[in-house]
Amino acid sequence: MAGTTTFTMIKPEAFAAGHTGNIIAKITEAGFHIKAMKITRLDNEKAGEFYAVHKERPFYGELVSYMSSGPIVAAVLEKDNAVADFRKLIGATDPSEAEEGTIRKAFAKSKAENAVHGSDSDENAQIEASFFFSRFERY
Ligand code: 3AN
Repeated sequence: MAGTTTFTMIKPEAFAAGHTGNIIAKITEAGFHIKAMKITRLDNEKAGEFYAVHKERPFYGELVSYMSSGPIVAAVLEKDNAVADFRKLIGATDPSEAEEGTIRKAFAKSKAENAVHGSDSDENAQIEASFFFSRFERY
């Protein structure tokens, strides 16, 4: 059975552009419950650790420096079928391929600066949520 937890980040460019409120509204309107949320900032080391799975990919260095370039919002979300439903809500990695109505279609600038992160599996959702929040910070 699909899990009920996913993890998201509002990325530096979307946070800096003031899209946080509108993005959170889309998330809650889609039926996700916010279980934890904070504004924080990754340093280079932490961003590298978070994205370690992409270490071999050509864009890894760019991704790490971008994700540590400014504040982000990290959040744990709950809903039935959370991972798949959230990825549908955010849309394709490349905003030019994202469907109308998705968060990336509305707010992403490019494949790298694509406004939001969404976990890609139930297992990674738990790992990512624990990366940012202790169990005392998740209600
Ligand atoms: P998604 O975030 O849709 O799961 P992944 O897992 O393929 O996409 O990539 C992780 C992150 O790496 C993306 N959110 C994006 O910020 C960045 N990224 C992916 N592809 C590229 C690329 N070709 N150039 C620059 N950054 C990329």
